[in-house]
Amino acid sequence: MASNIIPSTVKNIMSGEKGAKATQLQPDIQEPGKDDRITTDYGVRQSNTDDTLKIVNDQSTGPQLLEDSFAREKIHRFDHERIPERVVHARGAGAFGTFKLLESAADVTCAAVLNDTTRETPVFVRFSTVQGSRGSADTVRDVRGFAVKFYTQEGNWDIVGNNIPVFFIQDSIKFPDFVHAVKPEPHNEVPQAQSAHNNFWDFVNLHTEATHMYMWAMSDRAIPRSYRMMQGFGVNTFVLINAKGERHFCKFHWTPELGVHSFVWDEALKLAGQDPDFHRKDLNEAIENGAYPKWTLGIQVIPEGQEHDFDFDILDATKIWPEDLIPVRNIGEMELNKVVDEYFPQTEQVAFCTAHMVPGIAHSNDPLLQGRSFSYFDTQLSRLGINWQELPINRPVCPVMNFNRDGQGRHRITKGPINYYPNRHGIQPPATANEGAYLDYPEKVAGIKARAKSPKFKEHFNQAQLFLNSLSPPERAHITSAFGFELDHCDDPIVYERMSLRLADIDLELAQSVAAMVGGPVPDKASRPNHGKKAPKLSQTEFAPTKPTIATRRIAIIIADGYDSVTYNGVKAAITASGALPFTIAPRRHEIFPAGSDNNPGSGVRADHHLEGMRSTMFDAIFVPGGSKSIETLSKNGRALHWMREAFGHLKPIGGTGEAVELFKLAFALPGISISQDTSAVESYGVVTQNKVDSSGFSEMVQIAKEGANFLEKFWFQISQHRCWARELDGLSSQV
Ligand code: HDD
Repeated sequence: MASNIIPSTVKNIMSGEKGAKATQLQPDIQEPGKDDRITTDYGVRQSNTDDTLKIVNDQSTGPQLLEDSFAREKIHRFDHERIPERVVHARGAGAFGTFKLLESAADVTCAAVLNDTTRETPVFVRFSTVQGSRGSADTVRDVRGFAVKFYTQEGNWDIVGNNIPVFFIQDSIKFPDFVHAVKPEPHNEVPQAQSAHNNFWDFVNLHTEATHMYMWAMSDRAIPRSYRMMQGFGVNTFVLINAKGERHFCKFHWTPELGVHSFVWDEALKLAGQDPDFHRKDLNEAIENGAYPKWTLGIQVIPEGQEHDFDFDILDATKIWPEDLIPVRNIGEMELNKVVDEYFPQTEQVAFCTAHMVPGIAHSNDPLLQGRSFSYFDTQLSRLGINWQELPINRPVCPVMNFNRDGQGRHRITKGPINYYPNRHGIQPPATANEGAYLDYPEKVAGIKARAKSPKFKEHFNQAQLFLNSLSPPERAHITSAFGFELDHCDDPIVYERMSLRLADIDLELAQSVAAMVGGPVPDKASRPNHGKKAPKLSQTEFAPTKPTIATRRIAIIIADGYDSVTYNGVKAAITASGALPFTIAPRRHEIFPAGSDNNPGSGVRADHHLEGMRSTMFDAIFVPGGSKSIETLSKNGRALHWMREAFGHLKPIGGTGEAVELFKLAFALPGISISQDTSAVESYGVVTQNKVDSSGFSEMVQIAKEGANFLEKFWFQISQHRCWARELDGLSSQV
């Protein structure tokens, strides 16, 4: 058949990406266009992909033909699209970025990535939930994975961490038990992505080394507002080795530029249904808007010789290293600046491994870490096959030269007759230290062979108390309610009764409040006294950005026909100028007409969403401009009132001008809240209003100041604080 079709062009995307990893990925990236033609997997162009090859005549359609390899290939490829999902951390979202060293750590490690401040190291980061399957919701109560792959010039280095600095178990041999217990129960596969069930609480009650970790998991850390607003931790204890051959023990910390913020629980629960993709969309939205998320990389180091100076074992992953004892030294910065091109080959096929370490970084004897380094290699075999490190997303940017050969899915072609070492040609010998070889630290080890651990591992409650004591009053209250929720979902009395008593090992007041809520026996005395100590940097409130900001916050502007367009336009422009995102929400997703416009087409603004299509849960703050007709309409709209009340209940900043004050009075008719009618801006429990509008200057950058002179300064300040906790502490939020 003569072809007049334009030749197929599969283009490499050469622009819009930078860095060594991006360059390396380019040959593997296609961007299909209109000039391309559909082909089979063996490259032959197809003329019809809608009809199978069959016998037809004028009256009837006959059987399909076995020779139709086009149809068979299409269905066959579809049948095999899925690979086993990760046994844990199945649901995730990834992005590319860069790591830059701010200060050399050459005094403690010879790792070039932590020595050379002139380098930019490409990274890929995958955030995840732990318990749920790949299709589960983002906002469930769970630990979040925070896995970073550094494509260094010396090979890949992976920090496979979490957003919580400790773990449930001390020895990797317990991991299958722990994961079985937290995952859906085997008889009915219920519940999905939740720890609120008998087996989890049964396991952690009997397995007291989990105590510290479940305190974190019941805290706000387990319901982050955004991946961009959580800390990351390597969790395990690693070893750093410097050029002199000296050894330091090390913990890694990632601290987000935007501060550490969380949802309130009711909001997280609702979002799980209303927008199960909230976190992955949030990550992409920020990067696509150029608001690149950033974290600093910090290290805590303990020189060899001082490892026994603490009342906890520094190799125990259920313990933090308190920052007043071992300060964090911030040495680098990571920025995520590119979304993935295609989810499956990148975010799904990325494969991390704790054993991926570069010279200067090494394993400690942390018994969790040692087992992990077996598990990650092993799991990639069943997910991706033996050549998983050849997949583009996993490939190092430096040369990979060895005699590992063949296996399913082998891509690389290595020329020449030699596939072994030593060989008569001296091909590919091992490297020397000067050539950058990975050298093992000659650690002296003595002891008896036993299935046991050292004595300090056996203390399980001190740091659980330390964590609780260090929280702010709202954070503490949230932990109590979280236990209340979780244990209420356990229907086996053995479980919630034992757990109610167990909490008295941590804190009597906590145990009594929870027991009363969940129907457990209320303990009358603490099973062990609370030592009363606190440690810095355990509360999220200690991570406020150095300069208050509203950057990347999603702000809903609610209007109806007859809205005050001057204020609307001014505030909207000011939101954008401050790096936040305005979304116009109205009763319909069409043009909404301003006051005095006579509904002339083109005089108004098209709403981004309608009040039924979105929910207040998807936004950080709400602004309502005045306009008597608009406010009259919104006051009669049950959904609009629900938006206000729900946002109020979720402690969100709410701003309004002009007649919006009337709407707020209707929505928040609560004893404690006063919304002033006077002409100056007023503030009450995070509700900021200005009755008489002077919108001059609304489109300029706004100074964020609580005591600021104008409406925007005060409203912006409330947004920068994330939530109005006083509303909750004074019991107002629960009244709406
Ligand atoms: Fe793990 C995945 C983090 C203990 C075995 N783990 C996985 C991921 C993260 C963590 C972030 C997802 C990586 C990705 O995005 O692909 N895991 C941790 C942390 C731990 C931890 C911080 C405690 C310090 N893990 C742990 C133990 C074992 C595993 C003790 C086994 C003995 N983890 C796995 C795994 C996974 C995994 C089964 C599933 C998918 C994968 O590895 O690639 O091998």
